[in-house]
Amino acid sequence: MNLPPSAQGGEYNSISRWDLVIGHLLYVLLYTTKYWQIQPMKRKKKLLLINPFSQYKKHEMFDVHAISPPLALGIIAALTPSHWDLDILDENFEDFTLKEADLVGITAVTASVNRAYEIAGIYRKHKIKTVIGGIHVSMLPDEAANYVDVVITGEAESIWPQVIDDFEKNTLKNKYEGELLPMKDAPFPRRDLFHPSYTYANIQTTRGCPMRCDFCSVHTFNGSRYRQRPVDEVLDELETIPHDKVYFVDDNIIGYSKQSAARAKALFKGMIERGIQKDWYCQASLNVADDEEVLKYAAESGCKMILIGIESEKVEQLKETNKKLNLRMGIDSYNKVFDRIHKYGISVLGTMIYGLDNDSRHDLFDRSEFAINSNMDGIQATILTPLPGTNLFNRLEKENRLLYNNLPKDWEYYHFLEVVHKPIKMTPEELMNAMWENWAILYDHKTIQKKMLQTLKATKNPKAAAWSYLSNVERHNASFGNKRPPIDPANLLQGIENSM
Ligand code: B12
Ligand code: SF4
Repeated sequence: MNLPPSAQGGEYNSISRWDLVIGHLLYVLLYTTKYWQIQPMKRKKKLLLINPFSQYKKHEMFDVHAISPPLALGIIAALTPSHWDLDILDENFEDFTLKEADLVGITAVTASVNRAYEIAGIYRKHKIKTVIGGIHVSMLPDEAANYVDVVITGEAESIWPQVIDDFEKNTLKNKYEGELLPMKDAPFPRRDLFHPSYTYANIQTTRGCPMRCDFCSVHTFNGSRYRQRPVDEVLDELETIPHDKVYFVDDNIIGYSKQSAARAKALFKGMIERGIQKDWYCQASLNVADDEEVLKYAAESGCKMILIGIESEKVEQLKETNKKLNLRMGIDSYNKVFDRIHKYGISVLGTMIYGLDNDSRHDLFDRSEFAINSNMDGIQATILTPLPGTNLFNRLEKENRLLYNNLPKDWEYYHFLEVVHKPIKMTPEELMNAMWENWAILYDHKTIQKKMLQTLKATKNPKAAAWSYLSNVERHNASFGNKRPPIDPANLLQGIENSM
């Protein structure tokens, strides 16, 4: 039969030999060069980071001043190698949808941990590995291990690269423990991944606290050594922040020593020198006014409000909270400190605790009277809440005084606006009812308006007055939840204008 050469196999055979040689060479080339190893054809692994919201905060969803970007997730993103795809699902703004992921990382505080466990459960059902970190699970890693594949205790910086490496090698462990590293060369959080609706940015410049307040676990979690980031690194990070409002989330931005106060001053001076123009807010202790230069440079660099842990105006109650600095400086120092801060055009947001062991019903009203008549501007009045890892929790548990002890489910009540323990001098119901009455007094429309005018007069700074005013409005709305119509800050302001 006279078949064409190709069909006979002659030509076909000769091309095939060349094909084999070239094919073989290509194969050797591609498999032995780096080019092949970074072939873009391979899909990048995806890390999905989740910021769960506490169910009790649902009504706060519309108050963008009451929520803060998930700094921890921004840091974890910054620590993740670039060959990973990253995404943040932030329940402050987005409804939960099951997003594609190879690994899911969740952050949580006590008030949001139930939601975190719930989300972990959803991903685990889909055979996607889940990892959790943050202060709550660091205090209770065994609890978290029941709901999440991997529990990371402590700070992420020292351990996250290892977690990722283990995941890639398929050798992921169930538990990891982060160390407390010095804060030099801290990664800048990936703020580009945060939801664009946040009205302000946050930044952390120090960690750790040498104090041992009874109700707090920060010293247990971040250590009792006050660790500080180098000023230049903080300034470099501030320069990358596009927002004009910043919240310094440090527990105490000036610390407790002359050296740390000098460092804070250097930071504020550096902001002025570099022309970093931000309106900012921070947390500190009563000693913030010891050195007036600190206040001067804070004000010049844009400080508008300082949160100070006042907690109580009575000595016995302060003793029980182990609030040593307040006891040392004395309750008579409070107004002097507030006045000194006002002199520099900065307002004061004071935190007050209700339901301490020494509190009778009468004491609760005294506390509100003090807060209203004192020179503090914003008032944050919350109910004593025993959080895991605190001395308070251990004590109340031992004394069988935890009201909600179906844990972890009941953690959802531990958000400072609900009575979760048995007080000594009244019943839990009496305390809760007294709280409604006290919140009604503290956040009465007229009281908020009056405070705003007082702050304006004392600080001569409309922005400082606006910040503490907004904080009082936010506290009204948060405390009453959906039990009272929320205050619209603009309407209430209009009321002030009309009365003038
Ligand atoms: C800013 C702040 C807020 C902001 C935003 C908080 C947020 N994003 O969740 C606002 C003002 C909204 C807020 C509200 C509340 N807060 Co708050 N807040 C803080 C503050 C001052 C700083 C938090 C912060 O950004 N730190 C910096 C980041 C980098 O640290 P981090 O979150 O701890 O993350 C590190 C590690 O924990 C770990 N990590 C964290 N998550 C993850 C996840 C993974 C996967 C991994 C691997 C690691 C990891 O690695 C991170 C880097 O090292 C802290 C005090 C503090 N020292 O932390 C209190 C603190 C977190 N708040 C506290 C409380 C009680 C509340 C409220 C209940 C108060 C209230 N009355 O409403 C609410 C609850 C809010 C909620 N989410 O439900 C407590 C929580 C204690 C606890 N056991 O839960 C703290 C510790 C204060 C205290 N003195 O006790 N808060
Ligand atoms: S409440 Fe503030 S001062 Fe007291 S231990 Fe906690 S972080 Fe330190």
